[in-house]
Amino acid sequence: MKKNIVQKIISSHLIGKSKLPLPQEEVALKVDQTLTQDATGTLVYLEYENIISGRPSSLTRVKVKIAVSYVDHNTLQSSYENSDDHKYLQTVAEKYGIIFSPAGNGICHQLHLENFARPAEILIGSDSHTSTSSAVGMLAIGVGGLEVACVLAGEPFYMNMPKVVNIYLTGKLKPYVSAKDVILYLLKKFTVKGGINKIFEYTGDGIKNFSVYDRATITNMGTELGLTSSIFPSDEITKKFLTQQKRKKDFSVLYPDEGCSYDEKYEIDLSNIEPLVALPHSPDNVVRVKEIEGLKVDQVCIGSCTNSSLKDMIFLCKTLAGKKVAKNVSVVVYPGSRQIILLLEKLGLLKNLYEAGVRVMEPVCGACIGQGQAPISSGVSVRTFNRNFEGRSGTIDAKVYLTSVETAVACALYGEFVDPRRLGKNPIKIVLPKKIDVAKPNFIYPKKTTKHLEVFYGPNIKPLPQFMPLETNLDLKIIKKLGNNISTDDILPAGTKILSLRSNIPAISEYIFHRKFPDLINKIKTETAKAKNLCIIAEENYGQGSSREHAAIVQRYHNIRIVIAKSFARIHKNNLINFGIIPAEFIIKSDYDNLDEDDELIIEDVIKQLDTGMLEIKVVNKNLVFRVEVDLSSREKEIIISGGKLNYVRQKYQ
Ligand code: MIC
Ligand code: SF4
Repeated sequence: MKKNIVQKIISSHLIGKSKLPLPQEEVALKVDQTLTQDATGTLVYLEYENIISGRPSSLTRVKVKIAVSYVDHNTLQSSYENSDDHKYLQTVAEKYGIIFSPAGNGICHQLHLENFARPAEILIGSDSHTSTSSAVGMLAIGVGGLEVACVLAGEPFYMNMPKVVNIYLTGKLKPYVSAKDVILYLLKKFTVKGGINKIFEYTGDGIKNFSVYDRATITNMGTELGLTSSIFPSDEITKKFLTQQKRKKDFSVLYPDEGCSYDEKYEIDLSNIEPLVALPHSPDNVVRVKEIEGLKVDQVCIGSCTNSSLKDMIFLCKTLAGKKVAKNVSVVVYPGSRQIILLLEKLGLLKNLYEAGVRVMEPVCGACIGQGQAPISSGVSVRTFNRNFEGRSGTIDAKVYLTSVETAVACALYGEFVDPRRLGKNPIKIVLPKKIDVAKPNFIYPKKTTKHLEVFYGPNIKPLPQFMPLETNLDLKIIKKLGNNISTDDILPAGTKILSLRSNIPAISEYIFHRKFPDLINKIKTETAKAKNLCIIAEENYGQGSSREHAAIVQRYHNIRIVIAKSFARIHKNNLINFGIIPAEFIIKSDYDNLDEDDELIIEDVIKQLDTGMLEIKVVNKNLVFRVEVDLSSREKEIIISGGKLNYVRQKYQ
């Protein structure tokens, strides 16, 4: 059988099956590599320790070829919490055989791409933008933390087989149009829910002009389309990149077979794409930069795992040479890794940033996750990042616009939105160094014997909450009726204060829906004090955005037992299941309109009904009955019945 790239990787990693799965069929896969970052990582390793707690110490080492724990998110150590968590991460990594990347090395996805990503392998990571590494022909997938913990403990990785969509690129990008504009173009075309349960596989002559850095911008932001992953072939360009990173031995060729089939196919002519911008407050709210020319800009932030590569930084430094940023704009840059900073220094380019009046920050997530650089009140912030959800920047009324580095530099120089083609007739020519000849990142590799090592637990680390198995009947109250595209940033915001509580579920649970509905917590507490179970209803794409499983845990912590939505984002649906919350979908979409906050619901014989894939729900106060679909594999059903995946997996090992 002729196979596309995704099918090739899946079929070489299948467990307990040899036939390729059909779309939506559950598959069990062998994983080669995992990654975590600090904001999700503490919980991953607490879960891991919980799962392996009964094992003899000789069997506690992680069960993947490469596991890396990065620190790049919670890097503002304004109190002891983040520092303690980082110490926990370092010691737990040493103990169980995980490579540790301390703060300052760089942003996890940039580092993983440069140092570990390998064609034809599978990577899962507890961060939604893990797909960045798919730029080198690796199948890299962002997942909830518990999925990573289970894989580290030796479990297969389960996923529903996505549809494989071929994005066939032809033609060549025009000057000042870059990979970021390509992904913004796709977001305009497909929207933030257009990619759910799909993988985009990029082919066509058009990709020959994309470096791995360009490809990584596209695979990174495929997450905003809702995709499971996005992937490029592994070709001569990949070889050049791996050689440059001194990893030629990691290269292997990976192309789709000629004449292979895809579930869907789209052809896109790159020469039709213009410089684009995503307007507030959604990455798919895309227009041409030309349409908003003249809009005054207060802040420009360049960096994040989308646009902080060596190529982006060289472009930035060269374009700014001998120039000054506009007086009305605060310009901040976060290079992707320390190695990139060293290279810029070596190439004599770093000074251009300082001389132009740019603030050069550590290579971390920083402003992207609301760790500093909140814009001024009602400010206009132009960011090369991947998300512009309301309030994510830390200033509730700020307006965040997402652009390419080219457009962001133009805005920085002019102090207002301008089409980047105003920077000159021909963009600066970027010559990437043949070899990266600067100090290697400061990875800390685990030792062989670790029995004597002690894990450090600071006072911020609280035990994981225990959740009870599912009851036979559920009495529920609708605590909130929500709209479309509710993000995990809406459910549980980030930002310095809340992020520091990621290892303390009781404390972080106080912040459920904090930014959008600050008073909701009081209502929730009043209801749960009456031992009420709660329900949330929502429209399409509930839980889009980040992979943070905390967003699911805090719902379960407050007795939210079922979420009924018109549709779910992939990772959040999985996280809900992992923590024992039923993700149900309206069968008749107008049933949503008949429901209101405070309605009282009853679901009888839940466990029995789950077997049918449907639930009948009575609305007690309205004398109404409606049905919802609960699309779960038998394994997922067991997880919900057990009260979550930790209970389920522990039972397995007892
Ligand atoms: C994000 O970009 O929202 C994050 C912070 O990287 C999250 C992970 C988290 O919340 O810790 C993600 O994208 O998964
Ligand atoms: Fe970090 Fe932002 Fe990338 Fe998330 S999207 S990993 S916060 S840089």
